[in-house]
Amino acid sequence: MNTSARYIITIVVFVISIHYIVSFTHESYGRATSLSNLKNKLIPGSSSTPASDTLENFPSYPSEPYGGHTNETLVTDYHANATFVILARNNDLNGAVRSIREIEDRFNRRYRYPYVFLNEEPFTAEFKSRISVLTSSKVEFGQIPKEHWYQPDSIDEAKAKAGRDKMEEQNIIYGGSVSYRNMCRFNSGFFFKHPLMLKYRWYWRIEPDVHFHCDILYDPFVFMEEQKKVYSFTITMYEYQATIPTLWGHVMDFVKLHPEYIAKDNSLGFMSTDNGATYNLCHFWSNFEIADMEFWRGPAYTAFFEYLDKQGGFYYERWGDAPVHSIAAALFASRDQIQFFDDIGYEHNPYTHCPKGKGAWEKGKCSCDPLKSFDYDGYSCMSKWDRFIEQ
Ligand SMILES: Nc1nc2c(ncn2[C@@H]2O[C@H](COP(=O)(O)OP(=O)(O)O)[C@@H](O)[C@H]2O)c(=O)[nH]1
Ligand SMILES: [Mg+2]
Repeated sequence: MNTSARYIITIVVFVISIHYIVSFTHESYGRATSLSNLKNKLIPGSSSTPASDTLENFPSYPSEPYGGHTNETLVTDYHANATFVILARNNDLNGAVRSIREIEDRFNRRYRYPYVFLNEEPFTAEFKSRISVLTSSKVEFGQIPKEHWYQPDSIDEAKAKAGRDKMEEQNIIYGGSVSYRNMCRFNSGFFFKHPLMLKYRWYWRIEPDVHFHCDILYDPFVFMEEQKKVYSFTITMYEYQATIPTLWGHVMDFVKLHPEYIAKDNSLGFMSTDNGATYNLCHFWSNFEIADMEFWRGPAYTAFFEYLDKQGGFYYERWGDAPVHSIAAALFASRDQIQFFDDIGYEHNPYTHCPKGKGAWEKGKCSCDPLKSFDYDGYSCMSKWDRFIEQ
C-alpha cells in the first residue's frame, strides 16, 4: 500500500469513528444521520414508521386524573356522546374565534369533538365560515326556536319593567337588559332541548372570549361518564343577592313540594349552613360547564325549572342560569357527582382558575399565573367547597 492510500484509509477510519462517537453521545445527531432518516430524505414517502412513532422523543405524561395522552397524537380511544355548545351573537364572532382556537390547541385538535353554535338569529355566512375553518370537527349552527328565547306572554311586562328599572337605578350589571334575561332563561331551561343538541348526552359550554390556559391531556367527558359525574366546574363564587332576592324561597318551597327529588348525599351543606333556612349565595360559575344533559332532561330538573319559570323571576328579578344550575346540581345530585376540574386552567374575564394540584401546572404547560388563581380570592367559594367535600 502506498503512502497516499494509507493516508486516505486513516482519514476514513477517523471520520467513521467520530460519527459513531457523536451518534452515541448526541441523540439528535444520531437521529438526523440514521440510515432510515437519510433514506426518507432521499426518497420522500419511503418511511415505514407510523406517524405516532415519530413522537417517541416527546415527553409522555402520567395518566392523571384519568387516561392521559401526549400533546400531539390524534386520540382514537372511546369517545363520549358529547359536544361543545356555544351560545353567541353574530357580533361575538371574533371572541368566538379566539375561544375555539384555544380549545382546539389545548384539547380538541386531538379529540375532535363536534361543536354546536346557537343563536336566536340566523348566523351569517361570515360567522359560519370563520368558525368552520378553525377545526376538523363537525360544526353545526342552529337557530333557537322563538318560544325557547323570548319573554313569555305569561310575564306581566309592567311588573318586569319596574324590576328592570329598579335594578338599573341600583347599577346592577345587566339590570336593565331583557336580552340578558332571555339568555339566562334559555341557558337554564332550553339549550339541552334544541334539536341539534338532542342527539348528545354530554356538553361542554364555551363562551366567546374565554381562555384555556393548560393542555388537557385526557378526555374530561369520558372521565365524567366513567366516574358517574353529572356536573363540573372550575370557578365557584358568590352571586349578587339583588339579582335573586326571592329565588331561594322558591327553591325551598319546591323542596317541600317534592322531597322525592332530593339526593341522599346532596350538597345543600355547601350552600347553606342552617339546613336550607338561608342561602350563602355560593354557586358554580356556569360559563364553564361540562355536564350531563340527562340530568337537565330528567324529572327532577324538569319539574324544578318549570316551577321556577312559573314564578317569573327570570324577568321580574334577574335570575342567572349559574345559581339555577348550581342549586339544582347541589340538591338533585349526590356530592360525589359534582366534579371540580382543578387541572383545567380557565379564564373568563375578570377571573382565572389556575391549577393548584401538585405538578398539574407543569404537566399542562399552563400560561396562567398560579399565584393569581381566583381560588384564593375573597370572593371565591372554593375554600367552602374544599371544606364541604372534606367533611
Ligand atoms: N345569541 C345570543 N347570545 C347571547 C346574548 N346575550 C348573551 N349571549 C351569549 O350568552 C353567553 C353569556 O353572555 P355574556 O354577555 O358573556 O354574559 P356574562 O358572562 O354573564 O357577562 C355568551 O356566550 C354570549 O355570547 C343574546 O342576546 N343572543
Ligand atoms: Mg360571559
